Amino acid sequence: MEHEEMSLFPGLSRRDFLKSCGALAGLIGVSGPMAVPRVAQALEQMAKRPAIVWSCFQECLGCSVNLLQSRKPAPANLILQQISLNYHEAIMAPAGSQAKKSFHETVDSKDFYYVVEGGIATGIPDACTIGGMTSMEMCKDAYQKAKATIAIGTCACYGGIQAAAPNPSGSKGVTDFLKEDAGISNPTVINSPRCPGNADDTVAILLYAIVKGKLPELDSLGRPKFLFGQLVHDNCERRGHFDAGEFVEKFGDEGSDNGWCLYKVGCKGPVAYAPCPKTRWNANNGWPVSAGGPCIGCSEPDFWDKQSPFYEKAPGIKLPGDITPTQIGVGLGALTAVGIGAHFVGQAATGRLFKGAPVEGMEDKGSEEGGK
Ligand code: FSX
Ligand code: SF4
Ligand code: F3S
Repeated sequence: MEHEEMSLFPGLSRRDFLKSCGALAGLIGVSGPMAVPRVAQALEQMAKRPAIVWSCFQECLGCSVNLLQSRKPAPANLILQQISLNYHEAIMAPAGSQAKKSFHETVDSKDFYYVVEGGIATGIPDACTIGGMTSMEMCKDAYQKAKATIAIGTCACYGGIQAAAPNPSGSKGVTDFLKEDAGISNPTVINSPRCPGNADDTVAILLYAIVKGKLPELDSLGRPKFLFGQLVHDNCERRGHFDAGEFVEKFGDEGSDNGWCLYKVGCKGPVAYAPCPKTRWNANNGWPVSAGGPCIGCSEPDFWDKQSPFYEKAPGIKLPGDITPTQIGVGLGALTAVGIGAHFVGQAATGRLFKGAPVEGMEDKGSEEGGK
């Protein structure tokens, strides 16, 4: 029956459930006639609701809002119904000692996944203190006991806006904190950046592991390649205008009205590795460029410092008219990559994700210090 209700996903019709599975299959690169049944089966067979501890450190809460506002049949909505969110500082019902109890009981069980939203205050540890524990203490303790750790949003991945110069609180992403301040030499953290973090990205990462039985290959910045392996520019709906040399020269001009390329008014799509044209915002309805604003490169480390001024051209990008005769025939995609050489992300693998689990294309670089 088309609108049969599924007991596992209350309120979700079979059609919407399969639609979400189809979207997820596309995201994680599962194709063919069995793609949707495979994803559906994986979701339906998640027998035990995995426990999640979710820390909110130095951030704006946008990452949580994005997750909580995901709507049916958005992929994130499926996972929301399948997890046990044991601890989330912003939305959990218990407060005070009861909240602390939930944190310690779940963390000490060692049977949970750890999600971090926000940067770690390493310069002024007391600046981020929750229930008497600093972000440094909480993050180290939970990381060491978690089955896996995911950093959601650019703040948790690389420090984000708090880390903008002069970074008074010493904000760092989880990986840098663990390496530089917690004495853990080879931390295994999967980074899901963007500002805010996108819930569908996070769900796709979890589903990739469940459906494929292994964890995704990461780029040199800890981001899954299957999601963050392409430039925003590669999938942008305005790319045809870039290739045709049709640019917005200033906001509100004729080019703006025509939906032309935003490169000349600051778009950093040619240097930002992110899936924004595919996993969008507001129930998958839009993303910065579709709304008429340039990409500000929020998926990249230190973007507040390195990608600004936000409304000025990114340097070093070859425009179509700049192509030299020797480059003709190589292909525009390749030429663009040459033009952004300084930003081209190395594809070297950096470590393991989930403890004990191999990661595609990654070598085990040794054990961590610090009690793991
Ligand atoms: Fe950071 Fe999340 Fe930016 Fe905000 O909470 S990634 S400030 S828009 O959303 O942590
Ligand atoms: Fe799209 Fe920006 Fe690239 Fe233009 S420069 S095609 S607006 S990503
Ligand atoms: Fe960020 Fe650019 Fe995407 S600003 S959300 S990486 S379009």
